[in-house]
Amino acid sequence: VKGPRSVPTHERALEAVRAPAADVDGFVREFLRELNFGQGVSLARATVNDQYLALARTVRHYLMARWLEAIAHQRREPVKAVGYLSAEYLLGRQLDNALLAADLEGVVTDGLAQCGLSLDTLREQEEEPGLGNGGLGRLAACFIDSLATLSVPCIGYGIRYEYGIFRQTFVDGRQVEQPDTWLALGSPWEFPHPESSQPVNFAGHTETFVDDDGSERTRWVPEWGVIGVPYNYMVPGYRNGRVNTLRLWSAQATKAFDLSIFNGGDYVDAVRAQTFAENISKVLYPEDSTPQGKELRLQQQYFFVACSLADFMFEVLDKDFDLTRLPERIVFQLNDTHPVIAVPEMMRLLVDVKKLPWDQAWEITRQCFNYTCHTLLPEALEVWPVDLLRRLLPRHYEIIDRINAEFLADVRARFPGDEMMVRRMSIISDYPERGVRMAHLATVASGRVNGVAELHSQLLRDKVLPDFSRIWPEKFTNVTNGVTPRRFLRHANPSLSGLITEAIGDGWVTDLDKLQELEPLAGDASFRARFREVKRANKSRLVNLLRERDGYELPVEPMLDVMVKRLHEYKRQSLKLLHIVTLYDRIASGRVAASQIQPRTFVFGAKAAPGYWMAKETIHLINAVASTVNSDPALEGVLHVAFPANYNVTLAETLIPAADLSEQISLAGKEASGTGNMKFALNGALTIGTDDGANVEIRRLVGEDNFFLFGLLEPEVADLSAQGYVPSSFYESDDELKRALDLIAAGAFSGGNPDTFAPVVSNLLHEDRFMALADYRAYLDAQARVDAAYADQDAWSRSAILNVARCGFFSSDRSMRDYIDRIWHTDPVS
Ligand code: Z57
Repeated sequence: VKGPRSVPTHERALEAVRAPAADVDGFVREFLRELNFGQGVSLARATVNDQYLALARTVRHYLMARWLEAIAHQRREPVKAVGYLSAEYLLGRQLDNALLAADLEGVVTDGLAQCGLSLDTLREQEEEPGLGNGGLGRLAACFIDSLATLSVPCIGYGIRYEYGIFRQTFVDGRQVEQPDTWLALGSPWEFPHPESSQPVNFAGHTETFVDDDGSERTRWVPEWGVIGVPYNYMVPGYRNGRVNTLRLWSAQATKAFDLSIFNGGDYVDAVRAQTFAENISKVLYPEDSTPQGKELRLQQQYFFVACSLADFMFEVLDKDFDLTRLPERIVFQLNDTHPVIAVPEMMRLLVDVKKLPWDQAWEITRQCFNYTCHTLLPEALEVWPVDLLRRLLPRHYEIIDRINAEFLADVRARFPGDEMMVRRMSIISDYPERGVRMAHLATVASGRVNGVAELHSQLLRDKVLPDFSRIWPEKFTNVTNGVTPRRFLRHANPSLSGLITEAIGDGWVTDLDKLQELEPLAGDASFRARFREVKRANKSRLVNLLRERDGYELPVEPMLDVMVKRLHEYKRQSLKLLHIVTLYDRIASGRVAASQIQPRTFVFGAKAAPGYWMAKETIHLINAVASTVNSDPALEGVLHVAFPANYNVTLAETLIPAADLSEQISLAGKEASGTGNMKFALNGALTIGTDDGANVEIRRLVGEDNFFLFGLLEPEVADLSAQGYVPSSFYESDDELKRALDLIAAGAFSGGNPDTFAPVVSNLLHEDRFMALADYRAYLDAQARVDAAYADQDAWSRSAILNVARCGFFSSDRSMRDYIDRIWHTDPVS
């Protein structure tokens, strides 16, 4: 596959890739050239898709010289890079991001107008790459954006899923999943590099043999293999001339595989069998925080990690690079446990392939990895059955077994006689079945282990990995998550961005702490009025989008109360529903007059994992409540519930800037961080939230007067759990709660059918793992405080402006500086 690489002089290389002129004429010339020569159509005959593809390729040209320079620099200079290993990147649309980074929006708008085209139409043509489920994948996308903007060399490694997160539709209020065919109309942002493919093996057995030097060694005799083809994506920094790389791997059948099956004789079966290999990168698993333990998933994990390590160690670095110096050139960040199989893979490369002594290889490996944990839910911690792992990756299992044996010997030496501790800490568990605890493996192998918000890191130390934090206290650290201000403020909220820039200049885009300079303006009545105008404009932008996208007709006036995130019991969409049902009941029963209610529009956005039954029932219930509330004439202009299907990054970009109220109502101690919470606060929504995840830090920074706190604290949750939580006791003792649940149970939202939502009601009444009923009254009280506060629009705007001014900390640029200072110790390049 690999043709020779030409090696021109450095100057010649740059000359060859000079960018087109960044003025209107230069752009139009390049755009028409792309349309004619790239797409093969004339402007007169071009479809919108032709126009979009040509535009995307034209924009790429402006970034190309910098990208090639960054790649050359990586190979040329002995700098240390970050290798971000993540099974998910929830990127969102690329065109606007690239235009923003390259400062081309003005030129492109004018140039397209000269061609009789509009940028607004073309940007709508892009299918967002949804190669992630939710927070974890979106965080990875924010981090690589920030690293590029900080000029820190980083290669993001992941999987090029042919189908990203499913497209959600509703049929009779129930979620129905459609495949996400994001590649169907062409994908102009990717660059396939088949010449840099990597072989990846699976299964088979291991053998010991005596090497030439007389030493006993092990080799892996695999049974089958695939090829990983890399697809590169540009990751442009914000107007700094830096372009990093995101390298996503796609699985292909090998030639050898083809031959062996074709020789079997049945040509048609053989061609069909090829798709077996290609299945590995076919589809993103749609479970968020609940791993499925499927063999194909483990294949995906090993597939991308094996490709990535080999790529960095043998392609980016020279084949003969002195690997004892590897930690000077790379630091791999393990984004949750999904890529942790990289640890035994690196040991295999160093020991079996490069023939380093085990101890030396372990020393190198330990310096190359760090691990971020993103959860507190025990069911989210991956444990691979030993039988499965050993069958699929026999050599890796042996290596894990030896790492574990040496680790446990160490534990026994430190705590003689404490076999309970040894059992608790073992990488390999015995119960309920023999399994490899990937979080333990990651912790043993990593230099640093971090949680994603202060509270989460504390609970990680105290509750998830307490034994590990006792023996290695210095290993544990916190890095609070962040979000990129480019996409989630500058791009998503141009009106607010304009207002901010007018007030304090545009330095905030790369130095978000500058937002502090807005603080005095919170006291300025005319600024507050302009801030309200911006919010209003953003609401009408949302109303227009939902009209076009979903045929919804939303009112612009009411408070906009938004809960958007994956559907999960711990996030408690059901608590939000109990609030809405109670408001509905108060009016329907005549206890409260409609005129006494602060008008509100509730917006939900949430995908449920297709196999998560309770989550899907909850979606059905949200839609049922929405249709009842929205069709009740008594509630018109008072309460409205909207649940647009298929919440994704693109919808978030219009929804978040329009919100007045941000719902962050997980049970305390369950949401590791949250990042939606940060996006809302940064865009001037006030938060109603529990003392959970990064809410704690948001509240501390924006001030308790500008945040609606409610609910049990984490230690209270632990106490209540220990006492034995009885949800029905809350039902019995709170009349409004009882009425709300009874209404649902009686079929008030299911055409009188009591069976429809019986499981949801029964789950809340008898299980309620996440204590929605315990927090119900506190939540309703907090919502009453929200109503009262919203009635004073001037005071509300003051709080909202203070939220914006005080949220600079939540820039992912700051998160990246923290990783650099506490974990990676990498330098920016000039
Ligand atoms: C995921 O999106 C998160 C954690 C996981 O273990 C998996 Br799997 C997927 C989320 C957390 O739930 C959020 O609280 C957090 O903000 C986000 O990861 C980024 O750290």
